[in-house]
Amino acid sequence: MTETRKKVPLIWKITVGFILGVLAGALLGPKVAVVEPIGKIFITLLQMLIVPLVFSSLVVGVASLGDPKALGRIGVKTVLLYMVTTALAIVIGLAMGHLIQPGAGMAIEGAIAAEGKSAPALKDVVIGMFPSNPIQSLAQGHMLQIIVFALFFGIAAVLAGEKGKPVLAVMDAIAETMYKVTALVMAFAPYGVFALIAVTVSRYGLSVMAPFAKVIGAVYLGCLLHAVVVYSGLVSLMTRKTPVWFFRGIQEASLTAFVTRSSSATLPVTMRCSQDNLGVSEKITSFVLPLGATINMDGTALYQGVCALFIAQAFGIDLSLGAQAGIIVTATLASVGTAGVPGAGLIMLTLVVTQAGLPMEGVALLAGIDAVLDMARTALNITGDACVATVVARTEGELNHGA
Ligand code: DAS
Repeated sequence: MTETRKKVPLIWKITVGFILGVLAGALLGPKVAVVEPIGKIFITLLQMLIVPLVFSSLVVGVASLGDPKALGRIGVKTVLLYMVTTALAIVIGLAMGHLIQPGAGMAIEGAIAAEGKSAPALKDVVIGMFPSNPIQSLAQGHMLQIIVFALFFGIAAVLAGEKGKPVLAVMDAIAETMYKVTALVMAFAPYGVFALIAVTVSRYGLSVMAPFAKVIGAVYLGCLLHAVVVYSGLVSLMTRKTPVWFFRGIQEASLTAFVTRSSSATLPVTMRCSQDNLGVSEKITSFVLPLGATINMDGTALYQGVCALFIAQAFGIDLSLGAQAGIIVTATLASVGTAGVPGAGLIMLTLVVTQAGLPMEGVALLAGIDAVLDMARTALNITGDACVATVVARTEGELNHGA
């Protein structure tokens, strides 16, 4: 009689890997560098999935929407929800900066005005979304161009009638296969998570983080507050499910984002959790989540709100209400332009700092602990994507599990 061994849920294995990794990093220190390749391979395997999975599932998703009107309706809802949650995130970030005063008392002298990255002109961002060579866009993983091409290709495949059916059948088969490849890669997750968090903990011990404990606390507390208030509120108000149901359903992706610090690399996991655990249809996940991983970064926006105030306080600069309102606009734009890769938010912080007339030295000050801040903001970024996907699915009658 073959005993049917109960399968241990993957999230438990990942959590054990995470805990053991923290202990190994804290106790063994630099010696854990030996496992760094395992972490790098895990992130690379996740990145391997992105382009074929996103393109094939988006073509199938768009085609199954049927009429372009539905696509327009879903698109407007999605972008609106993304912008509102991002603006709320910045307000929470600024509030945490005022409340905790992370930079107060540092009194750093001799700062000069920032000469940081200039804001990408909105028209350039819009023009840059359209691919001149879709094969190159796919090869380079230019997510916005891939999304635009997939939208056109999916709609055209439907308009092609009988001739388009084989194309959609192939895309559907590729999408299904890529979901299975995602599951294969995720079987490796406990080991990858162990390696990633062990190396991070060994690199960012208490000695490095102590002077910045308040800014780290402000960002982590802000992210928690945003998730508990904004995402719980949206799930409770817009679906018949509880926040616990949502956070439990997305935890695997949130933890993957936390250790990989990459929304893009986590995207296949976010899509898998949203479909398998939250019951969001492929039609919705294939459009809302790739878009979110590219333009929706609530954690990054919140982090920029906190850090702008940290820098102002550290250098003894008073930020007027007007300057703080400017930060809300700039940080929203900056978060749209932030790539879903490790450390991208720090680069975009120079944009926010420049616009607010704050010294660039403040960004350099934060670079040393950026990995620790990036973990929290990336986890919030993808959790926000999944929350909007769940709400949009509910309003479109595309949320299974009777949610
Ligand atoms: N690490 C980025 C991401 O993948 C976010 C950031 O750097 O702010 O979402």
